Amino acid sequence: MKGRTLKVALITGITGQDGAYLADLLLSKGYVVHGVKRRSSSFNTGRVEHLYQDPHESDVRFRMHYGDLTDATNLIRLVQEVKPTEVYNLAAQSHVQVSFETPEYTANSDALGTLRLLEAIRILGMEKTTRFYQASTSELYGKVQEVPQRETTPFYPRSPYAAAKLYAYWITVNYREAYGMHASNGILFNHESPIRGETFVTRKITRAVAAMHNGAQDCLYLGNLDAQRDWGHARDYVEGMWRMLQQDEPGDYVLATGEMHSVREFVERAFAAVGTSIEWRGTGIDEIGADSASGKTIVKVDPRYFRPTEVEELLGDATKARDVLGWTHTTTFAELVEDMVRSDLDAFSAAR
Ligand code: NDP
Ligand code: GDR
Repeated sequence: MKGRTLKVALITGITGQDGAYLADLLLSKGYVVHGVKRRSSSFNTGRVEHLYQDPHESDVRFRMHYGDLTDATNLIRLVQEVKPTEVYNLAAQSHVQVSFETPEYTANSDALGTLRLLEAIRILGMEKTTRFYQASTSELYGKVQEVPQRETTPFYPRSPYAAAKLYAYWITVNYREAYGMHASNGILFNHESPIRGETFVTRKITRAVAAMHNGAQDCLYLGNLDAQRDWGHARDYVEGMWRMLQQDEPGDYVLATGEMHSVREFVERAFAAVGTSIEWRGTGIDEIGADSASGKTIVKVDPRYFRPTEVEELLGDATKARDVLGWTHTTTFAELVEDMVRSDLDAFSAAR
């Protein structure tokens, strides 16, 4: 590394979907990567297991540290120890429906957690040397004011999660303006992958398709089938995060595919990947999806998955990211669904 500045990244949320893809990307670019993981009574590092390096070896470029966004002293110590040149704040209670059950915790980790991390950098006098990425979200647009949504579209959060992320968005902008920090918000639309959390709708569907194809599940219960999302692949989106921090100037960027599909369409495509076609019958809470070959009900609406306030549709315009960052998505909706179904089928076979 002689003659070059060593890039050191600190990633919060390393054990999540995006943390794993981002760690892969940064290691491939020669970074030293430090990840923050939470203490858990069960194994929670499965997504980054392949990156593990024995800390006793020399030239270790991947390390994990215990920490939590609700613990300010821990964050200060970690930033002091690691001295990151780039911080990616990906940690969050990231499930929208769960945020209605745990609103205070969600605010503590997602809103105040972001503040704690920014403050850790500032307290240590690193605000001019450490670049900061905040995992902002299309959920900020919530009750949509403009279609498609871009960086200038007004926000209207519709959940405790989105309200907490709204604070995190603005405190990131404020630290940029108040202290001259290179702090950027990535306003990312939904992005999925074979390692997406199992309770998000896409992965819930692809896992169910694999299980049903193998005779291990009878029916898939879902909430709002009409909700529409702009779904991309996580691998593409972490590339965008990295590009934001390589710019001379910080800024806020939408990352999206510019295509919108309904949950119902995702279900149709996922079942089609295993040769099952669906016939929809009924409406609202009485809607069912039947296997058009056997007539058997394979999808049912369960109001338990409805949200007190729903985000009906999201469609992003990533023109700024394309023009400034040279970023664009590379995986199509059809490829994404196939990738996820294939992976869940493989996992199912391997477990048998
Ligand atoms: P995941 O839910 O897969 O991962 C979240 C990560 O945060 C996990 O590593 C989790 O740890 C960790 N975490 C949760 N609470 C805390 C806490 N209090 N302290 C420390 N770590 C914590 O999310 P994704 O990877 O999908 O998303 C990454 C970020 O991007 C999140 O902030 C999310 O809100 C945001 N986002 C995601 C989008 C998407 O479509 N995926 C779109 C837009 C924004 P553990 O594994 O122990 O639970
Ligand atoms: P979202 O993702 O809320 O957009 O947040 P999720 O996959 O949970 O929901 C997408 C849409 O599908 C509808 N839906 C269901 N959702 C779940 N989870 N389970 C179901 O059974 C079900 N049936 C229908 C939902 O109502 C919703 O409309 C994700 C998270 O990754 C956030 O962290 C991130 O900020 C946003 O994407 C962008």
